Amino acid sequence: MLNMSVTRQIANVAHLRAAQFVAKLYSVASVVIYTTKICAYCGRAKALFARKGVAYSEIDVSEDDEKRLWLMKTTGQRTVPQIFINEQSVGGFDEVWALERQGELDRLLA
Ligand SMILES: N[C@@H](CCC(=O)N[C@@H](CS)C(=O)NCC(=O)O)C(=O)O
Repeated sequence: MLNMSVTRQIANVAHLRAAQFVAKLYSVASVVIYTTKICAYCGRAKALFARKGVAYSEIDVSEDDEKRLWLMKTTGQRTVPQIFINEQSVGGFDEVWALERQGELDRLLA
């Protein structure tokens, strides 16, 4: 039988896997943005992907301490947004914006 910590770990990564699964069906990159409700940088990140016409999944961790803890452990960052492309952590808005300016974001999304 699975113990609770393994069960929780599976639940925490399930949305990343689900997003990747659906993205593969449509041959696009999966983009998952972890946000909180009051967060200017989250708005900027979402606007960037929307402007580029890139679909993303948003996971609001405002009221989910466990998921937030998992996010901190996984990314090593305590701020939101945290953005994953194809299940890889790519950082927050500043990092994604830097990738965009360098022309690297489109390569990751291809
Ligand atoms: N450099 C980060 C800044 C993100 C940031 O400051 N986010 C705020 C919310 S909008 C936050 O998480 N603050 C909580 C904290 O600093 O602990 C980025 O570009 O994503």
